[in-house]
Amino acid sequence: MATNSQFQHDHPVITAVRVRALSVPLSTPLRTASGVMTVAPLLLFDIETNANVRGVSYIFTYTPTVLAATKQLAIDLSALVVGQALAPLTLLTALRKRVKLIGSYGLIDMVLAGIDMALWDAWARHLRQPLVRVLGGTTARPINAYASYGMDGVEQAGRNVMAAAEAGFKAVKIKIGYPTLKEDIAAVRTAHSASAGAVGIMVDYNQSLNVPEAITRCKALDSEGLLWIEEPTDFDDNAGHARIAASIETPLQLGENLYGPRLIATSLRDGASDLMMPDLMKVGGVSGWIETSAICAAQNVPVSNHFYQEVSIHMLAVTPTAHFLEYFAMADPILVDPLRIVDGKAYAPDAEGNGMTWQEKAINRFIC
Ligand code: SMN
Ligand code: MG
Repeated sequence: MATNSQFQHDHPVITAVRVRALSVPLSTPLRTASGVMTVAPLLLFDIETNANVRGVSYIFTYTPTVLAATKQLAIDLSALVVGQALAPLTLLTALRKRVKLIGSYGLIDMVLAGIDMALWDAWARHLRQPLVRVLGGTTARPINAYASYGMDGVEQAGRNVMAAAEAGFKAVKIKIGYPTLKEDIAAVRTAHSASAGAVGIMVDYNQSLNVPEAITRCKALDSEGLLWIEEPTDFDDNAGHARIAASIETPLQLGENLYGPRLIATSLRDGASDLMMPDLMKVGGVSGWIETSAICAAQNVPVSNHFYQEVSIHMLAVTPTAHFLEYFAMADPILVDPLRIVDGKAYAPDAEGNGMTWQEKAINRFIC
């Protein structure tokens, strides 16, 4: 172990950051009303320190088209933390100052979040505690999980719900936005009947509707007993979403595309959504989630996650208004011990840091 003299202010020092780009196959193509994904383009961060601990994280770049550019951006921005004391909040504050003039929404924010998540992982591992415990929570808090599926057709929606119910999930999200409202309603009713109403159903439009069409379709779905309707129109159309929210009783869900806590706060201020589901990559990593959690708790807004279930479970366990964990196991093929769901609930793992350990052999197969 390094002696104190090698630490800066009792913090280990970051000695290197490794960035790897992967193309991880998805078990089935992920169809949304706004596009189809067949692989998960991932960027892996490994932050080494002089305290014999390493922090790890991954981010999802949605399309392989930006993977190489994002990798280079990650290499260049990560270089700025080498030689610095391992203090996540301090480092991210400094990094955000460095990108103030260019503005960070987009790829820069995505990379900063990957660095942030790996820094927090390294810090928790240095303290030899699970991340949830470093943040003041426990691994005992159960978080309700939902199985997240794509836009797989009306009949498959029923089969997806049956599979999820057999796996113990008490809620399932299906994606809709079919060519006709009739198909949307058929998918919802097939999903409900597949579990005889024993499983809660959420739907996700993935920003596919204009506001008038969204109002028409959401009003028609309002009596279908949905847990929420997600992103009916453009993620950043707060006025449009506010009009849709005002026209229905079913809760509206937003958040996965909002960069940083401030856009979360602005969306809520504008009445755009009843619920929030921050995406750790877009909201600013662990540091961004901490601020978002406080904003939502102050307004009693239920909080779920988007993706990144391995780190999100720690964050939800310390989120006062935690609602649901989205279960979408995109990184499972490269993890030694993927997150498990027990009787429809998830728990932060009792392992150091975020609990993720890479399967290096699998990574080598998917490196690109
Ligand atoms: C989603 C978005 C992008 C890719 C896959 C899934 C979806 C979700 O919006 O909520 O998971
Ligand atoms: Mg969504």
